[in-house]
Amino acid sequence: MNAQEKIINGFPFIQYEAERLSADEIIQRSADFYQSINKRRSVRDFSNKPIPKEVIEHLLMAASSAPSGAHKQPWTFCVVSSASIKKQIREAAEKEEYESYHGRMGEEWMNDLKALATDWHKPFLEVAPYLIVVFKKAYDLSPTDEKRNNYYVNESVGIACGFLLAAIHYAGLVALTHTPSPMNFLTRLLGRPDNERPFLLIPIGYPAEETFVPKLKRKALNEIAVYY
Ligand code: IYR
Repeated sequence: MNAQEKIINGFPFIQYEAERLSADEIIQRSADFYQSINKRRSVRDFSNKPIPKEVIEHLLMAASSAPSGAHKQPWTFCVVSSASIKKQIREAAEKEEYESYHGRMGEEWMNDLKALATDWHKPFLEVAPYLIVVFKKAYDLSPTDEKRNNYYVNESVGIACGFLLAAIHYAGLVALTHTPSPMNFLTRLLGRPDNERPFLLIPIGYPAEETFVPKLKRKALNEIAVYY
Protein backbone atom coordinates (compact mmCIF):
# COMPACT_ATOMS: atom_id res chain seq x y z
CA MET A 1 0.00 0.00 0.00
CA ASN A 2 1.18 3.49 -0.86
CA ALA A 3 2.44 5.58 2.12
CA GLN A 4 -0.18 8.26 1.40
CA GLU A 5 -2.97 5.71 1.82
CA LYS A 6 -4.52 4.28 4.97
CA ILE A 7 -7.54 2.26 5.99
CA ILE A 8 -10.17 4.04 8.07
CA ASN A 9 -13.40 2.26 9.04
CA GLY A 10 -12.32 -0.58 6.76
CA PHE A 11 -12.16 1.70 3.70
CA PRO A 12 -9.18 3.19 1.84
CA PHE A 13 -8.41 6.88 2.37
CA ILE A 14 -5.82 8.91 0.46
CA GLN A 15 -3.96 11.99 1.56
CA TYR A 16 -5.66 15.20 0.42
CA GLU A 17 -3.17 17.24 -1.54
CA ALA A 18 -3.99 20.84 -0.58
CA GLU A 19 -2.65 23.64 -2.75
CA ARG A 20 -1.29 25.54 0.30
CA LEU A 21 -1.30 29.02 -1.19
CA SER A 22 -0.40 32.14 0.76
CA ALA A 23 -3.18 34.41 2.06
CA ASP A 24 -2.27 36.94 -0.65
CA GLU A 25 -2.55 34.32 -3.38
CA ILE A 26 -5.92 33.22 -1.98
CA ILE A 27 -7.18 36.82 -2.01
CA GLN A 28 -6.00 37.21 -5.60
CA ARG A 29 -7.47 33.90 -6.78
CA SER A 30 -10.84 34.50 -5.11
CA ALA A 31 -10.99 37.97 -6.72
CA ASP A 32 -9.98 36.58 -10.11
CA PHE A 33 -12.61 33.84 -9.97
CA TYR A 34 -15.34 36.30 -9.00
CA GLN A 35 -14.34 38.64 -11.80
CA SER A 36 -14.48 35.81 -14.31
CA ILE A 37 -17.69 34.06 -13.17
CA ASN A 38 -19.44 37.42 -12.83
CA LYS A 39 -19.20 37.72 -16.63
CA ARG A 40 -21.33 34.60 -17.11
CA ARG A 41 -24.70 35.30 -18.64
CA SER A 42 -27.66 33.17 -19.63
CA VAL A 43 -27.69 33.37 -23.41
CA ARG A 44 -30.61 32.56 -25.70
CA ASP A 45 -29.05 33.39 -29.09
CA PHE A 46 -26.69 30.64 -30.16
CA SER A 47 -24.49 30.15 -33.20
CA ASN A 48 -24.80 26.73 -34.84
CA LYS A 49 -21.00 26.43 -34.95
CA PRO A 50 -20.06 22.91 -33.85
CA ILE A 51 -18.21 22.23 -30.59
CA PRO A 52 -15.62 19.42 -30.49
CA LYS A 53 -17.07 16.34 -28.78
CA GLU A 54 -14.04 16.30 -26.51
CA VAL A 55 -15.11 19.63 -25.01
CA ILE A 56 -18.48 18.18 -24.00
CA GLU A 57 -16.69 15.23 -22.38
CA HIS A 58 -14.50 17.58 -20.33
CA LEU A 59 -17.49 19.71 -19.30
CA LEU A 60 -19.48 16.68 -18.17
CA MET A 61 -16.59 15.21 -16.19
CA ALA A 62 -16.17 18.61 -14.50
CA ALA A 63 -19.89 18.59 -13.64
CA SER A 64 -19.68 15.04 -12.35
CA SER A 65 -16.85 16.02 -9.97
CA ALA A 66 -19.48 17.84 -7.86
CA PRO A 67 -20.15 16.67 -4.30
CA SER A 68 -23.22 14.46 -3.89
CA GLY A 69 -25.11 12.78 -1.05
CA ALA A 70 -23.09 9.69 0.03
CA HIS A 71 -21.11 10.14 -3.20
CA LYS A 72 -23.91 8.54 -5.21
CA GLN A 73 -23.53 10.96 -8.15
CA PRO A 74 -27.28 10.70 -8.82
CA TRP A 75 -27.26 12.22 -12.31
CA THR A 76 -27.37 11.30 -15.98
CA PHE A 77 -26.35 13.82 -18.62
CA CYS A 78 -28.02 13.12 -21.97
CA VAL A 79 -26.00 14.67 -24.76
CA VAL A 80 -28.21 15.54 -27.72
CA SER A 81 -26.67 16.56 -31.06
CA SER A 82 -29.07 14.72 -33.39
CA ALA A 83 -30.99 17.29 -35.46
CA SER A 84 -34.14 15.16 -35.44
CA ILE A 85 -34.14 14.69 -31.64
CA LYS A 86 -33.45 18.41 -31.13
CA LYS A 87 -36.43 19.16 -33.40
CA GLN A 88 -38.70 16.85 -31.40
CA ILE A 89 -37.51 18.42 -28.14
CA ARG A 90 -38.14 21.91 -29.54
CA GLU A 91 -41.64 21.01 -30.73
CA ALA A 92 -42.62 19.40 -27.41
CA ALA A 93 -41.07 22.22 -25.34
CA GLU A 94 -42.79 24.92 -27.41
CA LYS A 95 -46.13 23.18 -26.99
CA GLU A 96 -45.76 23.31 -23.19
CA GLU A 97 -44.31 26.82 -23.22
CA TYR A 98 -47.17 28.06 -25.39
CA GLU A 99 -49.58 26.95 -22.65
CA SER A 100 -47.37 28.49 -19.96
CA TYR A 101 -47.26 31.87 -21.73
CA HIS A 102 -51.00 31.75 -22.45
CA GLY A 103 -52.34 31.51 -18.91
CA ARG A 104 -50.43 28.88 -16.94
CA MET A 105 -47.83 31.26 -15.49
CA GLY A 106 -50.16 33.90 -14.07
CA GLU A 107 -49.85 37.69 -14.04
CA GLU A 108 -47.07 38.21 -11.48
CA TRP A 109 -44.86 35.62 -13.18
CA MET A 110 -45.50 37.10 -16.65
CA ASN A 111 -44.61 40.56 -15.28
CA ASP A 112 -41.42 39.24 -13.68
CA LEU A 113 -40.35 37.83 -17.06
CA LYS A 114 -40.87 41.06 -19.04
CA ALA A 115 -37.28 42.24 -18.43
CA LEU A 116 -36.02 39.00 -20.02
CA ALA A 117 -38.15 39.38 -23.17
CA THR A 118 -38.74 35.64 -23.37
CA ASP A 119 -41.69 34.04 -25.10
CA TRP A 120 -42.85 30.55 -26.05
CA HIS A 121 -40.60 30.30 -29.12
CA LYS A 122 -37.48 28.25 -28.37
CA PRO A 123 -35.36 28.25 -31.56
CA PHE A 124 -32.18 27.74 -29.53
CA LEU A 125 -33.30 24.14 -28.92
CA GLU A 126 -32.49 23.47 -32.59
CA VAL A 127 -29.70 25.98 -33.22
CA ALA A 128 -27.34 25.16 -30.34
CA PRO A 129 -24.94 22.37 -31.35
CA TYR A 130 -25.59 20.43 -28.14
CA LEU A 131 -28.44 20.13 -25.68
CA ILE A 132 -27.49 18.60 -22.36
CA VAL A 133 -30.60 17.16 -20.73
CA VAL A 134 -29.84 16.59 -17.09
CA PHE A 135 -31.77 13.86 -15.29
CA LYS A 136 -31.79 13.31 -11.54
CA LYS A 137 -31.83 9.74 -10.33
CA ALA A 138 -34.48 9.42 -7.64
CA TYR A 139 -32.96 6.00 -6.82
CA ASP A 140 -30.47 3.59 -8.36
CA LEU A 141 -30.88 -0.04 -9.31
CA SER A 142 -28.42 -2.70 -8.18
CA PRO A 143 -27.12 -5.22 -10.77
CA THR A 144 -30.00 -7.47 -9.60
CA ASP A 145 -32.54 -4.64 -9.99
CA GLU A 146 -33.00 -3.88 -6.29
CA LYS A 147 -33.74 -0.25 -5.40
CA ARG A 148 -30.79 1.60 -3.89
CA ASN A 149 -31.34 4.92 -2.15
CA ASN A 150 -29.89 8.22 -3.27
CA TYR A 151 -29.71 11.16 -0.89
CA TYR A 152 -30.15 14.93 -1.25
CA VAL A 153 -30.80 14.36 -4.93
CA ASN A 154 -31.99 17.90 -5.77
CA GLU A 155 -29.09 19.49 -3.92
CA SER A 156 -26.58 17.14 -5.54
CA VAL A 157 -27.83 17.56 -9.09
CA GLY A 158 -28.24 21.31 -8.60
CA ILE A 159 -24.59 21.59 -7.54
CA ALA A 160 -23.47 19.45 -10.50
CA CYS A 161 -25.39 21.75 -12.85
CA GLY A 162 -23.68 24.74 -11.20
CA PHE A 163 -20.31 23.13 -11.84
CA LEU A 164 -21.37 22.48 -15.44
CA LEU A 165 -22.39 26.10 -16.02
CA ALA A 166 -19.12 27.34 -14.47
CA ALA A 167 -17.11 24.92 -16.65
CA ILE A 168 -18.97 26.05 -19.79
CA HIS A 169 -18.20 29.68 -18.97
CA TYR A 170 -14.55 28.92 -18.18
CA ALA A 171 -14.25 27.15 -21.55
CA GLY A 172 -15.48 30.31 -23.33
CA LEU A 173 -18.85 28.92 -24.34
CA VAL A 174 -22.37 29.95 -23.35
CA ALA A 175 -25.41 28.13 -22.03
CA LEU A 176 -28.96 28.59 -20.88
CA THR A 177 -30.59 26.94 -17.88
CA HIS A 178 -33.87 26.11 -19.52
CA THR A 179 -36.81 24.60 -17.65
CA PRO A 180 -39.72 23.96 -19.98
CA SER A 181 -42.57 23.04 -17.71
CA PRO A 182 -43.77 20.35 -17.33
CA MET A 183 -40.70 18.50 -18.58
CA ASN A 184 -41.86 14.88 -18.61
CA PHE A 185 -41.81 14.84 -22.43
CA LEU A 186 -38.01 14.57 -22.08
CA THR A 187 -38.30 11.23 -20.28
CA ARG A 188 -40.41 9.93 -23.16
CA LEU A 189 -38.39 11.40 -26.04
CA LEU A 190 -35.07 10.21 -24.64
CA GLY A 191 -36.44 6.87 -23.41
CA ARG A 192 -35.14 7.33 -19.87
CA PRO A 193 -35.84 4.68 -17.23
CA ASP A 194 -38.33 4.98 -14.34
CA ASN A 195 -35.73 6.02 -11.75
CA GLU A 196 -34.76 9.17 -13.70
CA ARG A 197 -36.60 12.50 -13.71
CA PRO A 198 -35.78 15.49 -15.95
CA PHE A 199 -34.05 18.24 -14.01
CA LEU A 200 -32.69 20.87 -16.43
CA LEU A 201 -32.24 21.34 -20.15
CA ILE A 202 -28.99 23.12 -20.98
CA PRO A 203 -28.26 24.21 -24.57
CA ILE A 204 -24.52 24.80 -25.03
CA GLY A 205 -22.68 26.58 -27.81
CA TYR A 206 -21.00 29.71 -29.04
CA PRO A 207 -23.05 32.87 -28.78
CA ALA A 208 -24.57 34.18 -32.02
CA GLU A 209 -22.49 36.84 -33.81
CA GLU A 210 -24.61 39.60 -32.24
CA THR A 211 -26.07 38.66 -28.88
CA PHE A 212 -27.99 40.92 -26.56
CA VAL A 213 -28.69 39.99 -22.96
CA PRO A 214 -30.85 41.87 -20.45
CA LYS A 215 -29.07 44.68 -18.62
CA LEU A 216 -29.34 43.05 -15.21
CA LYS A 217 -27.95 44.32 -11.95
CA ARG A 218 -26.75 41.73 -9.46
CA LYS A 219 -27.43 42.12 -5.76
CA ALA A 220 -24.73 43.78 -3.65
CA LEU A 221 -22.92 41.82 -0.94
CA ASN A 222 -24.95 43.48 1.82
CA GLU A 223 -28.16 42.26 0.17
CA ILE A 224 -27.09 38.63 -0.02
CA ALA A 225 -24.94 38.08 3.06
CA VAL A 226 -25.45 38.43 6.79
CA TYR A 227 -22.43 38.22 9.06
CA TYR A 228 -22.61 36.83 12.61
N1 IYR B 1 -39.87 28.36 -18.81
C1 IYR B 1 -40.24 29.55 -19.53
C2 IYR B 1 -40.49 30.72 -18.66
C3 IYR B 1 -39.35 31.23 -17.88
C4 IYR B 1 -39.41 31.15 -16.52
C5 IYR B 1 -38.42 31.69 -15.75
I1 IYR B 1 -38.59 31.64 -13.75
C6 IYR B 1 -37.30 32.31 -16.35
O1 IYR B 1 -36.29 32.85 -15.58
C7 IYR B 1 -37.25 32.40 -17.72
C8 IYR B 1 -38.28 31.86 -18.48
C9 IYR B 1 -39.23 29.86 -20.62
O2 IYR B 1 -38.20 29.20 -20.69
O3 IYR B 1 -39.47 30.76 -21.42
